[in-house]
Amino acid sequence: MSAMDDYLATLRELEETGSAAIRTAADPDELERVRVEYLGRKARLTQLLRGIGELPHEQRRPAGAEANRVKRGLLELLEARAADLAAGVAAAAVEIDATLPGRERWRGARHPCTLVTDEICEIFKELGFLRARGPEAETTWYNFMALNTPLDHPAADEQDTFYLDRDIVLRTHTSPVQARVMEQWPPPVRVVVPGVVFRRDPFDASHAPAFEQLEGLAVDEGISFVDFKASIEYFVHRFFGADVVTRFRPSFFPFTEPSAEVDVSCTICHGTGCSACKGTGWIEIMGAGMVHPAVFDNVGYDSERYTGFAFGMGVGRIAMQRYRIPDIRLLYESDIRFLAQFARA
Ligand code: 2NL
Repeated sequence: MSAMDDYLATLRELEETGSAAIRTAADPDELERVRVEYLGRKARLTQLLRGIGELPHEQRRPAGAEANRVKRGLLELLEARAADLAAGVAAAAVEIDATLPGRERWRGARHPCTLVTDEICEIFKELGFLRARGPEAETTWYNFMALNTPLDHPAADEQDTFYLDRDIVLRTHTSPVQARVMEQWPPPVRVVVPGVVFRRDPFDASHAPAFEQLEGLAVDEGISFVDFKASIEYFVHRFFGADVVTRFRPSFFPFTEPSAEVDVSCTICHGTGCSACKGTGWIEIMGAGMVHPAVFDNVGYDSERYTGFAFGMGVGRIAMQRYRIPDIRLLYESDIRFLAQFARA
């Protein structure tokens, strides 16, 4: 603490204890003792005012102003209490001023992406999914090849990323974690994998070069497209609401076949069309599909025996939906005025 901080802290203490002593003085004699203690020649406040010369030059004026303010305040209170005593007003029973506004407490908050990640993982937990994590720097094998994406495939171009070495990249999705899980555990497997991923993308209102993703994978004997649709719809109803409608649109991913983009009816206009859904009535929330047999072969699963589904979503995009955040950069710029809005009362 600086000398100035010390000085101000002492002033504040004198202001509080002095005010309380004055308000609770029961008779003129006690009030006089309080006056001598707080405002007399030997009082600490008087000494503080005399000691201003010892502060650094540029702090003398503000320190003096504050000390004089406290002194004037105590003198005013003293006069008022003397008048009250003369008029027979009883001493204040308690020194609490119930009319003062409360002191706001500093409250911590969880990041919107963390809130959404936890909420999604909780919902999938109800369906038996465990939460898994894995490395953010990956080999090209786990990030691309094991997932049926040859490096010269156009889908690998779409996920251009940062190379740390010839064979090591910053992962472009969390799928390599699922591949690692499958290598280590025989089916059945159900995992959700949240984590940060990287793309060689511009940083604009809807893209970030590093963002949070959440993928899921379920593998067992006899998992069908019906299980896939039902699980996704269960999630949508739990997360967005029972009245929200789900739509599966055919799509392509190298690691799923068939593949789909999953849309939900716009949670703002309920499907009639608005600016949030660009007039379509639908909001895209994830890509998904039935795991491609080549992926099973690559991780040592029997692709004749096992089937499964997988999905992936951008957590930031979901958080933007949920909290109506207009620009993805707000999630990654650490502006505490923005983040503080997620504190729970
Ligand atoms: C998207 C699409 C997707 C997967 C991720 C996956 C993982 C394994 C096997 C098969 Cl190990 N698939 N993940 C599948 C389909 C889509 O993500 O748009 N993500 C943001």
